[in-house]
Amino acid sequence: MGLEIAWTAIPTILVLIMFWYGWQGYKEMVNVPEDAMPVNVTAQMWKWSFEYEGGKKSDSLFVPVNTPVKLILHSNDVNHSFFIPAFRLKKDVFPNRERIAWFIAERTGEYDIACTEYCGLNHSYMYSKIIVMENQEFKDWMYGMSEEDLKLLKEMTQ
Ligand SMILES: [Cu+2]
Repeated sequence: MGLEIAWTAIPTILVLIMFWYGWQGYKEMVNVPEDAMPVNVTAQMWKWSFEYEGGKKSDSLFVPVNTPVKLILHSNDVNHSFFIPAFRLKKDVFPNRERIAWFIAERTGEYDIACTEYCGLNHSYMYSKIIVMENQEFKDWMYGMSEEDLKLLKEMTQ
């Protein structure tokens, strides 16, 4: 009798402990901070593109350091998978369905973005970069003038 209780109770407690740790991690993963900066991520054969609040677009993902970033991921064609190995962040991306992921980049620098779902001929070339910048640097990039704007301004003032 004592033995049966022991071999039932001890594994149950172990499983509950493992579940608790898993649940904490899961909650953190799905609860996006409300002040997170949203970025629309579009996957298509065979490139990633990013669109920020206000409509600015880029082929690399530019983010400020120590700031929560919310990714809204969708695909224009087939299934892809968004992967930043350095951040241990990975999310499958589907057509006709929106998926959410978030992160806080804690160090400035450049890191790889890859597609980890086989998506056709050039799947293995479907790379991009995430560039983590100081806050001021990011603001300059985000709200500053693009090279095209500067060229236009130069032409107008000549
Ligand atoms: Cu892909």
